[in-house]
Amino acid sequence: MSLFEDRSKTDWQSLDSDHYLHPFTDHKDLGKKKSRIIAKADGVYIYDIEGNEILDAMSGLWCVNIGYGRKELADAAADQLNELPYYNSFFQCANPPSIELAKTLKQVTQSQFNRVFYTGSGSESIDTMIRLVRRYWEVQDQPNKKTIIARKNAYHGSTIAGVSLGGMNPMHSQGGPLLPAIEHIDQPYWFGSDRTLDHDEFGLKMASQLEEKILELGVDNVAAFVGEPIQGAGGVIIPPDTYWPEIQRICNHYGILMITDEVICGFGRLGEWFGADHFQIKPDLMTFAKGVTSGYLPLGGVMVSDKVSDAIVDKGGEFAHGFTYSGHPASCAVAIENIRIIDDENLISRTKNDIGPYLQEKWCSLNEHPIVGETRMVGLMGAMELVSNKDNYERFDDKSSAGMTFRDFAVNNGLVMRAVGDSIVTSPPLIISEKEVDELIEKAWRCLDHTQSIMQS
Ligand code: PXG
Repeated sequence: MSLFEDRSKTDWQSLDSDHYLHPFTDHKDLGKKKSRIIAKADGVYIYDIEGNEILDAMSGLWCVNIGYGRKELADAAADQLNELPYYNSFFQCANPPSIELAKTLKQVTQSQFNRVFYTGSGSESIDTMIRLVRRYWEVQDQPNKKTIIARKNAYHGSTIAGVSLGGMNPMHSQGGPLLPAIEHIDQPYWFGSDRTLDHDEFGLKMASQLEEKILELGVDNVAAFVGEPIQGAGGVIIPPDTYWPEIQRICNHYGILMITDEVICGFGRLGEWFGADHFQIKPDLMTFAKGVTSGYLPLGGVMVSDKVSDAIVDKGGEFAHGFTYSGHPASCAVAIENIRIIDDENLISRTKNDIGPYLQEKWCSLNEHPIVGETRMVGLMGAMELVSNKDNYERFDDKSSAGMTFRDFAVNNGLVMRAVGDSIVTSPPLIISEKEVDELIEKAWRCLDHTQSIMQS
């Protein structure tokens, strides 16, 4: 039985533009260009309504870590929906999959994490994290410690708290006022700097902005620092090796909480379970979503360290926070199965030692192209910078048209990658094969050729 009619592509497109408001979309533009209707997917490939095959080198939106078409996950959802489709976690209730998943998450996270708070998305995880941070300092009798320091160009979601904590100017300029008590420091973006410092010095310099900001605000007013281990939507900004250890030192020294937003980096993307493991840092809280279910069903959460959860449990009474879908049984069942597959198929060590290095080497070879100024990648998450002059890294005049030219040509020629200005980012499923990596690179090279011919004509 089909839930919807068998319509033509143009029917789908006109219904779509008449009735459906899309995220991050200029609808006047969409009305003219029409949307791409994706109807099926398998492995690393998505298929549009006409059956065109497209290699999805973005894992959907950085989330389909184990690839498409995994029957095990569909079965886990169906079984759970038949057994118990929904029950809430309020008022002293729980359900077996949510408890089982909490135990599983404890096993795959660092030893300070013994408890999880469930949400339905990354943005809700960010809101929850902010409420946990504030509550922690309240029960510590330091209610003035409210300010959270984040980074410019960070992405922490689309709720008003997520937008405020994120550092994206185009988002800040719509729908304010933003949440108070949030401050932003620069991102550790070496390629975007004047490149006079070496990477290590640059990392230390960027981290020192945290210390300066704490001193400027007064340590008694500062609650926490939050950052994506590697900024994703901001353009895969890989910090120098010196950066995170220095951030950790500063947070420890001033006694403020350190939070990693693992919504993209978590669940194997960097060749470790979490970004904090890759950078060998010890956060007090970690927000997650996306890869926890490989995107098959919505689920997010916050891993809460003993330091924070003990304080809130022992001294806090009721934590007045929660969502209808906190601990949704079907989402949790899918997450358990997803984590089992990541583990059983050794997808993390494969990303670290095998397919990750394979893609990294080929990705680096794109650096030989005349319009590429830098390539960078950790695990299976990378970026390349498009430039008009390879010798002095000069950008193209019109800031993002090279990126858009690349991206549009790519998708019309069977490859999905995202353009962040003139950075091209990639984040393919962890199950990608060597042959598929070769296809990705060969297509990317053709996109570079095309972009060069358009931009330099
Ligand atoms: N934190 C981080 C680090 C994210 O990347 C969120 C929070 C919010 O998650 P939800 O589930 O509320 O969307 C994200 C989401 C892009 C793109 O185009 C990135 C995200 C979402 C949509 C688009 O790069 N990241």
